[in-house]
Amino acid sequence: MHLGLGAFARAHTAVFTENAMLKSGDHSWGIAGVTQRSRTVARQLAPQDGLFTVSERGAGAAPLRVVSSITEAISGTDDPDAVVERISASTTALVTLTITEKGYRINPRTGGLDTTDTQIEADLTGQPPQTAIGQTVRGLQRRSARDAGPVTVLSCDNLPANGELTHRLVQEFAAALPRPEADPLCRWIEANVTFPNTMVDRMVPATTPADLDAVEDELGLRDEGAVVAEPFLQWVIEDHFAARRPRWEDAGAVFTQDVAPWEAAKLQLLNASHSMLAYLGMAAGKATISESVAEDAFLAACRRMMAEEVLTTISTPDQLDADAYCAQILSRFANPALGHTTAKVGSDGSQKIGPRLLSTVRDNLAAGREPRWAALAVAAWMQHVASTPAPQLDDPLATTLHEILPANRTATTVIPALLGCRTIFDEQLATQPVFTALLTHWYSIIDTHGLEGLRNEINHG
Ligand code: CS2
Repeated sequence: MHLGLGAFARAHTAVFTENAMLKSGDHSWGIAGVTQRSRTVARQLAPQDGLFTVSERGAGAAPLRVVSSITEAISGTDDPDAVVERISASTTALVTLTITEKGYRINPRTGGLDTTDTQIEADLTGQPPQTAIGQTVRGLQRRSARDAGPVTVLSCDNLPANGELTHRLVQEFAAALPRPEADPLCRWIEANVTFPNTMVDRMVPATTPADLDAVEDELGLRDEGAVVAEPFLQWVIEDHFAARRPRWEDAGAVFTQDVAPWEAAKLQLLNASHSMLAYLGMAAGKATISESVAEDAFLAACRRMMAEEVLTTISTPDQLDADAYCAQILSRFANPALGHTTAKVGSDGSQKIGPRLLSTVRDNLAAGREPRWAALAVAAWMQHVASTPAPQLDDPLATTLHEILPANRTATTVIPALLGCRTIFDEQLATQPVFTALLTHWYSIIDTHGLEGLRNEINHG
């Protein structure tokens, strides 16, 4: 079962699974994919029996490939019971998730499940579940009733300790059910389900109509479910499975006891720089990440954040050459054929700023250093929020953020207002004078001097 059948899942999880089957000769796997909010992908894939094309872009791109590991595409909105049913089937060994940060319904104050979320509340009442956590728990509940055996729930989203987080959210949902259901279910989950942590990596932009036309020209078939991706792909998985799994290691996945250092490197080096390039790029009118990283000042800001603020505070995996990893990230960003837009990477900033940038800010402050570059990225996000009208702001908190913003938007009014958003910044960080001063400094430069101001400040400051 896969929850969150977006472009990423098709270009990553489905490809790894097919490669594992091809390499290992164990062809017994198939993925039932579930779309969450939008039905589009289920509608696109169902008439083509789940088949879809991966079109790699950039140096080293493989020829077009049609992937066959998705055997079913279900709309979770239209058919939530089918989702519960598949999760509870004894033939299901894995529930994988790519539901994006906002799909988890986290209460940022507690780090646990947001039980005030209206859809979580509705799912708890016993109606057919619409949220991924609700669907997972209801599936596990039916599974326990049927005695269908152990299963692994594998989160593949860019969140720190994604497996532990999912475990907590699942247990909190189960515990919030009426007592007679909750107690046995929580015990069954503890005894039968594991939640390994993972680190996933592949840049997968949203497929455009032009991409579909290009695939059609080359393939000779119209594929509505085609996806575009960079050639690079990586998966690091904690080796803690409750049931059988595809031999993903045969497809190059790395199994380890400790994913945390991989995850920190990925989130705080790659995703943090990606977000920085997205917001700086949008401020400077750059449509794509490759155009943004082509701006020397922005490239320098990424390099300096990585070297001065991230590599000085995280411990990287022993097997990883950190300098080579950073250089590779920047060259992947520069891939001109990918067309990864700054708008897409910059979407859902309220969900991404925390996991990507704020530990770097905190760790540097704790070490007595100024988090100059991470603060630049946060300031650029703030400027993006303040300069984008609410209806155009692609963020689940768009309305909330605009409600707290003042009418007169300058550095000294916007920064305290946004720092007051407790779902993103805790009290301690929001009142930290060094951080506030850095944000004010960078925000003013972006807002009043634009690209020229940024160039001067980054190159000579
Ligand atoms: C990106 C990621 O959209 C975003 O926020 O930073 O999707 C990024 O492309 C992937 O994590 C790369 O593995």
